[in-house]
Amino acid sequence: MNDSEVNISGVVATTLPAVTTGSGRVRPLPSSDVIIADGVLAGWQQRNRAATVPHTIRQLRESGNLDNLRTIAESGDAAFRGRYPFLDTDVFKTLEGLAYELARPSADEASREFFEESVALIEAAQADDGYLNSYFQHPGIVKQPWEDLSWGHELYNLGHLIQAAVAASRQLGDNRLLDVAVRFADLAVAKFGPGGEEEVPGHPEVEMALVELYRTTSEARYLQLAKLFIDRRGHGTVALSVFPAEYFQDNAPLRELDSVTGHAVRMVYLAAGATDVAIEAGDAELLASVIRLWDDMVETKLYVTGGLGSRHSDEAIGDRYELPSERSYSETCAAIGTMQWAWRLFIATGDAHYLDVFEIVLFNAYAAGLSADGCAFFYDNPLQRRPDHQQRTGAEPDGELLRRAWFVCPCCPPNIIRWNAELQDYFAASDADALYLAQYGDASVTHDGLELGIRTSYPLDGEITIHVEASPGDERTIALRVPAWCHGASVTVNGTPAADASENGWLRLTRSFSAGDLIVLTLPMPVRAHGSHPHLDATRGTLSIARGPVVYSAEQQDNEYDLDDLVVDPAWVKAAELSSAQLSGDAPETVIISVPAAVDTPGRALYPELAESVSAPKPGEPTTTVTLVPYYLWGNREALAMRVWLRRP
Ligand code: FUB
Ligand code: ZN
Repeated sequence: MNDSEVNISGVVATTLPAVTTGSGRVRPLPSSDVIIADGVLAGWQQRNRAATVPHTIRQLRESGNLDNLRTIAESGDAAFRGRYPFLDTDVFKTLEGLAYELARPSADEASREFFEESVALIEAAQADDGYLNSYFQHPGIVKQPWEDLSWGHELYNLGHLIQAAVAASRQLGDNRLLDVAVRFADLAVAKFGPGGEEEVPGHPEVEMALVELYRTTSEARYLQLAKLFIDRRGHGTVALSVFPAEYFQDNAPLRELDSVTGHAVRMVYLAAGATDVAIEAGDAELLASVIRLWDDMVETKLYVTGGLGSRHSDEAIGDRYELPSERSYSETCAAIGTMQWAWRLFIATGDAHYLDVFEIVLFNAYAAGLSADGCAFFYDNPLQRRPDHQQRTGAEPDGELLRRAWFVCPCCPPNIIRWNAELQDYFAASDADALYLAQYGDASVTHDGLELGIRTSYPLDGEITIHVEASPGDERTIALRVPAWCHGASVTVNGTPAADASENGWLRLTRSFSAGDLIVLTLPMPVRAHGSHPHLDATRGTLSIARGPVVYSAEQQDNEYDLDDLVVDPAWVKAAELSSAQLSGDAPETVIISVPAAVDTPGRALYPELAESVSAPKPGEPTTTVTLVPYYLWGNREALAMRVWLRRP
């Protein structure tokens, strides 16, 4: 592609939430239009503020992330702390989350102090030409800026800086970081933009950030650079030393890639950025490519929890149907990237099924990444823990058997901070015809004179009550997402069943709504059993249990028999019983499930000879039950065995 062929046709809006677009099918609502008030997600936001933010600030101080910036800001010579050239991003991601938190009445002084101190250090550390990276700027580091684009992460750093800066500008009206980000971005444009070096960053991330900077400043050069980075990749552009081209998604142009591949986080960040570019540049071919990749991923490479990445080696996605439970990598950052990509595909198309996957990732692969007390993290998210399992989380030596307080490579914890702080941005969207309720939770939503009070304990149950608190009186459409997992959804308006048709996952209510109207959406949530595709060897002969969007797991502490000996026939699942429980002192009340089960203790032979004709054994009668807890709450007690997939007879 010739640089001059970049076609920028998107119209930029002026009031922008976290992710928006001028040319997508729908537009997100500004952050201030949605307030998560109560229930599960409000609990996550509250825990973020009260526990995860203070814990992370402490860790960033103790681990040296902030001191590295201080050394550069003060022209000091203290040794560089930590191992990686991307440790500034952990500060940036935290600042992005804090921009949201500081805009809330609940903001605390310690968060404000950290924000102020960090912003001052970042401003002071920026080089005269706009460059900023406390690793390469450090006097003790022999590598030079831009010397190592494949591993240097400088543009990944720029991406997270831009996202923090845009958040601070939008949420707080504070443009100090934006000024720093623009100077660094302009350096990148001068160096890698049209007529510059034809390189790409080894770790995609900056693409979606550059598009967001374009949306914020209306400066087309940022969109243009993002598009160049997308189109240059895939031609052997990244210099290789340790990792293969596939790791960097540099083995084939994105437009030609037939399956998500390589390093999982790099892949989903790249695809999310490409979707942004497709939206803003009006690039239908690129959009078709990312949709094709998405479909292939959902059909062949996502764990039932929405986790992505089945190999610890190279943190890679793995082959189609290569989805081993105990070795699931499913990095928490990959879950966030998958949601970022899903949201952008929804914005581009208005299609609800991207939101269905978003929701599965949110309540499973993502949420499992954080402990109930908010101060410990899974980096990798397995779907099984064997009784004698010694693997430490995060593929790092030492540390805890379950979640740990921090990592040498701490990318996931601050990513959780920003994502939990931003959850309201992913609740609703609009177009000229409708207000779309994209996710469900207890919240208030305001849009164009319509004010909705949503009361629900979703996903603990499937009843969602929507109070119309104000309405301009003209005809409006409220589009309610009916998740793909749900059969038999129904809705009433002021007690009368609504006959409105559901189409493409949206149930559209078109009325002249009045203040006082009451909409009740009921999403039945029976306990479901899921099998897996026959090519998925790792889970053949097993089933997993889900209720609503929540995937369940069995933990040994709730079960008398070895989890490996418990057998569940799909037919028994309809007799499942629900109860309410608090799994640990820090955990919220949740719904636990008890399913009839049989016990089958196998012989000792590892490879018993099979009889000539092997037919499926008849299920015996259930003799016991297996107790299951939400997967996202697993691992908050003693480190014992856990299984998502249970044996079938
Ligand atoms: O390279 C930066 C981050 O470190 C990646 O996104 C994570 O997978 C971890 O490798
Ligand atoms: Zn991570």
